[in-house]
Amino acid sequence: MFGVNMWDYEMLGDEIAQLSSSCFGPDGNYLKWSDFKGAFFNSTVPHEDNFQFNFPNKVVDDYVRLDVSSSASDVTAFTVCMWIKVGDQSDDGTLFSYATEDQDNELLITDYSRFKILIGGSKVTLDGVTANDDEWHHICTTWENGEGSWHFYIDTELKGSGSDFETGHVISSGGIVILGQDQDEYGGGFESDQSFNGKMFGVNMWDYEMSEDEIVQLFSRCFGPEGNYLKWGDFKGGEEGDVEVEAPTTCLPL
Ligand SMILES: [Ca+2]
Ligand SMILES: [Ca+2]
Repeated sequence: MFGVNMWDYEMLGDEIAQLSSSCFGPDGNYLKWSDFKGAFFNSTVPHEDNFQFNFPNKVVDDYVRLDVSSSASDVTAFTVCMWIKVGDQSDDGTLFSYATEDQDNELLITDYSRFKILIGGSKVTLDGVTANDDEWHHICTTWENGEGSWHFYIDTELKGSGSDFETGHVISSGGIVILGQDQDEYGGGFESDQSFNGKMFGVNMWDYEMSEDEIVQLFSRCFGPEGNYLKWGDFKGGEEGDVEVEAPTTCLPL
């Protein structure tokens, strides 16, 4: 839904024709579209999305798989956000692994003891950036291929950014998302020291680069808007091994 407006007078056909000629017409003088923005974030939560995954062990058998349709659009920019609660102090725990048949590290967000982001097989490492203190944290990664610019946020704080990271690269659809393991081959090739051990909630992916302001808004609620490319509810039913579905989520905005 977009562009809800209300005026306190009756419009004539000509005026309505003018409104329909542009997505961004005049604002309503009684209620205007931007008034709805805050209310949107307070909207009630669909019950079926109010769950979290618990990965109780650091083993290769436990993961969540989601296949991305090859009819989905290819990705020239993205925002991936999620909430995690991890007390595991060991290295290389993997949050999000997207592999295509050509590249196992097509999009990888890994290592809550020293974050690493891989796109198209290239890597950036964020020394000293951790999220394994057994509290909930909101993890967001953005990238766009025009300048190759990327940003990494924890709880809305910018922890790393740069440019010229896989400039011009296109992430093709039709691959496999694995939560909780690093794919070293298409849909498999897991290593137990790279397994996720903790709780995960609200994984969403958008096919555009969000601004810091948008990420601040996401962080204000555990249940923000859903990803337009991959949404949290899509992951339900993809769990393997001893991954537990816990409901409701214990996510708490900090
Ligand atoms: Ca690996
Ligand atoms: Ca890999």
